[in-house]
Amino acid sequence: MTSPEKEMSLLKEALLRWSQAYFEQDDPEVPDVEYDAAMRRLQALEAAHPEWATADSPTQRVGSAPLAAFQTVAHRLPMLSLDNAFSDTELVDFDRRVTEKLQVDVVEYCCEPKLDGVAVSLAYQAGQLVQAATRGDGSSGEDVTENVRTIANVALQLAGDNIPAYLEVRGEIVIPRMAFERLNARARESGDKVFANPRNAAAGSLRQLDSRVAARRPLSFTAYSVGVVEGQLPNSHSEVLRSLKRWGLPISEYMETVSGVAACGDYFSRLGAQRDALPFDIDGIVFKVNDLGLQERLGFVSRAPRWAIARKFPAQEVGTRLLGVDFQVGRTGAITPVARLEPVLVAGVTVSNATLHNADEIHRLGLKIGDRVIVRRAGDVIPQVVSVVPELDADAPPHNRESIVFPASCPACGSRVERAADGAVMRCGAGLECNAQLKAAIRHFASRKALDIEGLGDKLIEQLVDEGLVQSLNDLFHLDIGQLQGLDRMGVKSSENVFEALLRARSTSFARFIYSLGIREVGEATARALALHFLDLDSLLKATTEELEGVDDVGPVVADHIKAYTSNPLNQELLSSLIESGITWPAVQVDTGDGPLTGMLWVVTGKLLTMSRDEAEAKLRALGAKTAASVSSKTTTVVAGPGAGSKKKKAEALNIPVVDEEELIRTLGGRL
Ligand code: 5U1
Repeated sequence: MTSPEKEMSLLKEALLRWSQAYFEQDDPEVPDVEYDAAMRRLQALEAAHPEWATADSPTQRVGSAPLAAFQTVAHRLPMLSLDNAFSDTELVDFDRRVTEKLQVDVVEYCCEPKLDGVAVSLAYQAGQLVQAATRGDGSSGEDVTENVRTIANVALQLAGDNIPAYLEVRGEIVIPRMAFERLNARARESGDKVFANPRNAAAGSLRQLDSRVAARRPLSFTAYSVGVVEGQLPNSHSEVLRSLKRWGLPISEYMETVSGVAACGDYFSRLGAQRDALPFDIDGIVFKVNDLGLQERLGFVSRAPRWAIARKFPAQEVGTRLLGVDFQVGRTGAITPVARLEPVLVAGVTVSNATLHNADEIHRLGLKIGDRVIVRRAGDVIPQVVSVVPELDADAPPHNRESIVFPASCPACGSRVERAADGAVMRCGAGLECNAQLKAAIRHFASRKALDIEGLGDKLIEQLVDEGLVQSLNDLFHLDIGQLQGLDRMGVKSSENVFEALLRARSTSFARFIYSLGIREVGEATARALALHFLDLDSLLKATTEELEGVDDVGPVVADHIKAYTSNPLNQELLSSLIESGITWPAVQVDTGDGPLTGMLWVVTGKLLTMSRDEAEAKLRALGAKTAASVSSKTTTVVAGPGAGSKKKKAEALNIPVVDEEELIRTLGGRL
């Protein structure tokens, strides 16, 4: 019989892991009812045994009954704002002002990314979180303590030595990009409120009067300075942040100290190059004079310190005009409205198209052709239209606005378009009979990670399908050089090359073949896991949903997609015809048990500098390791490059070793 103390500890561990899977991986490990039951059981045990209840218990983060309104909190020390520098010259001017006033040649600066979120001040009394307030106007803000208490990475109780008797910690609350995309995707599916950007989502979540709602939002805190301190702190900004970290508060992992303004410029360029790969939106870099004594000598001008500046990046949201809407048919038949825009520079890239997601989104935006719109581009996410804005010149004659009409039939094949049972997506149900879906399927089939058919590019695929030469994936293998030569821009040499590439593509691996079929949700890692598990096509085709769920990386949804594919007679016919056309692969190499990494399961995440993630995984597999796309309790090691987000956090929560690229290279024994 487990003791209540042991049971409480097991429940705490499980609830923490489940909430991370839910928020960060969007991959719930257990149904909500099970999560709620475990939470209630832990609450009951804590009530019966308060001596074993801990301040870091998940029960402390579930939120409480809604408030009638937020109280106003006066900040004992104002929350400052920052001056901005929009060019290198303005940054150099800032440094000149600093060095002249201090009468020194070179100053040490602390550099941190400027997160684009909501600024808050957290008050700790004897190490315990007692209040959290928004910045408001800098002098007073709103009391959001109940909501902030639900944020997983905000310490409710600081731990360690020399914690000040009273400490105000200032920082930013954000929603990481991936979590934001998932939040909005779920909202779009269920018809809930969609947020324009992660900052609005963070602000909206923090202003929930019902903290139980805030508890379900993926908020994350990063500390960047302190306010009132009753106690001793180190005398440099970077050391203050390190103290906060030791006591359990998250600080930026990109924080660095540098000497002189040229090094600040270098840091700005380095982070700028990584901006798209970072897990959260940043709108600039903050440079602060690191020595607190020097900060005091520099002082303030009105509400901004003379010792800090924000060097801004180009905006991620820019205004432009909607010129028209095209409707694209994807590989799965989903019809996506795509905005055609007056080209505009967004965060350094020219954008002329943006996704409008689906018909509901157009309706929600109240969008019409001719409207002025705000476009957002962040990270690797496809640019999006986030809102319609009023005309700049309110007196201008009204614009000719034209309604956007969603097509009733597929723009590619004319089949009826239907709303998918699983949400707001409209689909053409014609499958590979629809030329747009066939073209997308061929593009995927021929792609580098699939059959890698060199020379079979978009233009050629368009012609092959439009001319009726290819009506199924298998027709590719029955093309002759003469047919290829008859096509636009296909000379003798290029036709021979494509013909030879098609010959070569017949010899592949089982994993690539599975991936090339384009089964919904079956990416490379899943295809590899399926190949290793089933070893041959017959076994895969015969597998039941339960057997499929037994494969690493395959959950119930993916298992259903695979079963739907393998039980469709048209697909079975296609697979037989491909095999008849000579597609072969060598027997799947099962773990021989003799590699130095045999028995290990690695996950590679974030950006690597010396190789791509694919290369890293291939090298690890060559040494006997298995690799997977997601972190689970079976993972043995995670390689985390810059920008690693939820996978790294999950590994840390599960106590799985996390190594950097240097360590990876050492493990590979210098095999670069
Ligand atoms: N990283 C960072 N963001 N940020 C915002 N540091 C930082 N410092 C700020 C603000 C408003 O103000 C300082 C003057 C404390």
